[in-house]
Amino acid sequence: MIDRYQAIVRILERVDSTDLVLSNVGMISREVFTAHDRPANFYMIGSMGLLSSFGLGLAMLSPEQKVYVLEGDGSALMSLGTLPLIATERPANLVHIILDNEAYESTGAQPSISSQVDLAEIGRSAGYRQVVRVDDIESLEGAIAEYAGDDGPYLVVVKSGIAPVEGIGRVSHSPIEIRDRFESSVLKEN
Ligand SMILES: Cc1ncc(C[n+]2csc(CCOP(=O)(O)OP(=O)(O)O)c2C)c(N)n1
Repeated sequence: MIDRYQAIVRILERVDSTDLVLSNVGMISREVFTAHDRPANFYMIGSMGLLSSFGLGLAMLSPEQKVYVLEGDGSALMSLGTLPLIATERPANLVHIILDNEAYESTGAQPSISSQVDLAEIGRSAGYRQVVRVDDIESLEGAIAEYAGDDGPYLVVVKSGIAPVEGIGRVSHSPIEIRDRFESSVLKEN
């Protein structure tokens, strides 16, 4: 089991300055904000389940930028239909990371069904170009380092534990600030 906050720290260490990072509603966004706030981070507010389709659209809009989607298992399960859509559109610049703690941690850690559902297997049958499931931090680092930036869509399922970061703050930017500074980080084609 991987400590999710540590996973987020290690992933963000490997993100280039122009890469776009989208984070899920709830605790994942708070952890990304605390680990490394930057204008090219988009903290999703409110909309559970919609991060992966947002990431797909962005990856298609800006093919020269890597797009990292960091969502939870609950959100991924909520919008499973997006997986075959991503696989079919085949954005080479998309890295879809599911931080799978088998729970809805943000709302009280109620168990999800991902302990019985293999999200990596679903990604494989959906047709992602690369899929990996990691259980330890070294494998996670290797998986992120292996991604060349043009060989996605890449699905990384990170089996992680439930370990809330004590006293973690909320994202302090307003939704409009998040939108505006993120928008100026997107290198649209044309
Ligand atoms: C449509 C919708 N339903 C429910 C919620 C409430 N909600 C916010 S975060 C969350 C849990 C998300 O679970 P998961 O994606 O596994 O991430 P984790 O909380 O474990 O980081 C829930 C139920 C919401 N924001 N939107």
